[in-house]
Amino acid sequence: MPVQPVDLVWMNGKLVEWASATVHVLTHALHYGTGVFEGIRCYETEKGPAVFRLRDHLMRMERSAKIFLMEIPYSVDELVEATHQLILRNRLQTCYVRPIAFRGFGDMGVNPDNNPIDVTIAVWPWGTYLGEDALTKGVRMTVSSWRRHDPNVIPPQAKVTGGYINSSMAKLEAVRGGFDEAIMLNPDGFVSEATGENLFIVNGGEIFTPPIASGPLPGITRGTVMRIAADLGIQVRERVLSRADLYTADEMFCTGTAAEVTPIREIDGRIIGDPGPTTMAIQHKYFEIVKGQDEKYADWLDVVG
Ligand code: PPE
Repeated sequence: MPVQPVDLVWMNGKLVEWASATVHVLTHALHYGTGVFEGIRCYETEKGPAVFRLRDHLMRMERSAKIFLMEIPYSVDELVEATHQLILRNRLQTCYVRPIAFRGFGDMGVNPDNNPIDVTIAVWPWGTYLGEDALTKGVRMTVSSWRRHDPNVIPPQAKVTGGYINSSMAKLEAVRGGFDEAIMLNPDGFVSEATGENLFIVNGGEIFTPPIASGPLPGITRGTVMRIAADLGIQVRERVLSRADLYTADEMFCTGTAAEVTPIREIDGRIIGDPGPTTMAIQHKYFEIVKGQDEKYADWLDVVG
């Protein structure tokens, strides 16, 4: 997905020109994957640009950092403020927000302890993640031959840069095989998530999603959708799912900041069907919420300015 350049990037407390937002080739994270990051979206609302669940994302980044014994040298409040300033100074209404804290240039070698922790935030306009028609028509997925990490190899609940080699391999395999996205099974062979989204199925009027113990990232959108479903009176259960559960679902969708709520219409040649009513009801409510059109969820909006 191409990135449309904007004017400024936030780097270690300063706003710098887009083209100057660069790092040294010996940046530790470039060699060893030692960074933690977030993906956040800002939507246009009547009250101005509003970042969806900004604090929840930044708190997850802190938890990811804690797992890797990394102390981010800025507080959540400081990063909230930096995000606001960056969106305002770039004069954006709608954008994607990418904060990252990573081990920078200093020592070489696997031990990161003497390397500085650099923190940057970039924003840019970003369209539909899984393709033009994904949100209305649904996408085609395949179960990857690559497994999701064992929790004792790379903790899947940490959003760590190095972990994404796993997602990238699965994504490449899927896209080169003619699919939109890959589903990954955990080391026990049960469904964990897609390469950048959580998964949900609808069966007999109920919604099911794999529990965190099955190895998905604890998605912010996953949590949002669980709350939306509950408020719409639809039961959501966390349940261990096998690939056959996916093949036989009445409806299926994936969730993520980038992918939002995207219907899934086919997996490995098994037709799930056109986007179903439950999926579309949830998607509709999700867009109302992020665009500030439902006051009940106003607490989730971080209005900039
Ligand atoms: N699983 C994975 C592996 C993942 O990367 C994401 C976010 C999710 C689940 C959903 O999490 P949440 O955004 O909190 O609902 N993936 C981000 C990055 C995508 C990318 O290509 O980079 C995102 O959606 O922003």
